[in-house]
Amino acid sequence: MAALSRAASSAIRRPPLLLPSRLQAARSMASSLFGHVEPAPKDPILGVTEAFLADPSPDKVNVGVGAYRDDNGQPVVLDCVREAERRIAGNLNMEYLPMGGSIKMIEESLKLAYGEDSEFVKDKRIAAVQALSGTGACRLFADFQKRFLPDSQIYIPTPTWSNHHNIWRDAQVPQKTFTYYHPESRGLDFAGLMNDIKNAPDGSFFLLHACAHNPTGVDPTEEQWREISHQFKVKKHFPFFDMAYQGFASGDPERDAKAIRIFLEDGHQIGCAQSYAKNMGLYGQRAGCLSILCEDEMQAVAVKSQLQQIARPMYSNPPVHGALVVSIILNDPELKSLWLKEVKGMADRIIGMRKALKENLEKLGSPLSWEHITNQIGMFCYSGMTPEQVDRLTNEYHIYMTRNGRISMAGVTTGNVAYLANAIHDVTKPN
Ligand code: KET
Repeated sequence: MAALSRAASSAIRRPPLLLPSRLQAARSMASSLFGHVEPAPKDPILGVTEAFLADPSPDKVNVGVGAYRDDNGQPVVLDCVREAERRIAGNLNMEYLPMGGSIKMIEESLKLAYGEDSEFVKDKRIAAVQALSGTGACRLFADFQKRFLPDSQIYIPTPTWSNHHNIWRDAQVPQKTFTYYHPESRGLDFAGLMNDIKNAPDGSFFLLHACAHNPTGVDPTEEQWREISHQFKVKKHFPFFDMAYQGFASGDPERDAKAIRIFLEDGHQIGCAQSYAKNMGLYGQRAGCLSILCEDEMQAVAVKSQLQQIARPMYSNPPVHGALVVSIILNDPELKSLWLKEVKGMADRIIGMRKALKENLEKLGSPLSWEHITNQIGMFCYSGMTPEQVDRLTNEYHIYMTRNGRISMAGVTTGNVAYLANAIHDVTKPN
């Protein structure tokens, strides 16, 4: 026994195959290769989840990332998704999808965004590919924009989802911003927005949130969308819609596509990034779709072939499972109506939590106005808290959220809302 363990330990201590001086040389070569690589800054949203997971406190609350939770704070798999998976189980081969992804999933996605009876779908005027969820769809579009309109820029709202800036930066498309939010009224700065649209050079690219604007929870009204669309027409701007929350604004995916439908009625060419992360709860499945409405079928064929060409050297073709789940649900009337019910259920729980948070703050005697909590829509409440106040929430109460004061209402539950309200009241009350 002892001999064996001596042998084992001497095996561990065996000198390295490289002589020390050569090893050192190899090490220093390695460090000179990558020695200049500094750790990347933490992501302002996903970094919050990392910090939350590392906190051992039993009181901790995560209202950082926009990921839906049930009233027990648990992740949710929708019943329609479970049923689709049951149907898939054992029947799926693992073949590659085509470069552009699942044709069925794309067809269903287009009906969802452009309308069940859309003439554009029938006329095959839409170039569309399955994408790696909403992020992948945005990135593919940004790369396409850079490749075919290398001198163009992208106008991005202030504020926006932080990753929009990274996406167009990495695609090397210059960015401009346009006015969106009005901090004093905690609503839309419509006059500022219209001004910026008018003042941008003709034919500019604009990134628009189709519904449930992230992070502000503030959307234009239908009338305002009509005015925006009209002004886009005058200026020949190109609208690119990021639609990551279809169904989360009103509870009805059809109603949430209204902005896009208005632009379509007005005869625009548009681009659209769709994500099934939130509205089907398929976060990690990376199921999404990028579409570009073209002038005619021939142009659509060309554009699609180019989108595929961009995808091929990046990831070759998209993943199969989530796409199959999406197409099964949207293609089966029974599963689709179950899905619509479940989306509405998620939206309603969030609306309920908005009310509860506001009522709790009022009950605590907060002298501040919290009307915006219930006026805003979608997953987020743009609370108006300062980065310093957010830091206090995290350090003193173990409440995790992005430093721009955005509260993911999807993480608020009957169990934590009073605790959250109390902490918010404490860090916001005037001295
Ligand atoms: N667009 C918007 C506006 C958006 O909020 C997200 C995700 C996405 C696209 C991309 O989602 P995907 O999972 O690629 O389909 N937002 C949440 C998660 C994240 O930051 O990745 C969030 O804001 O918390």
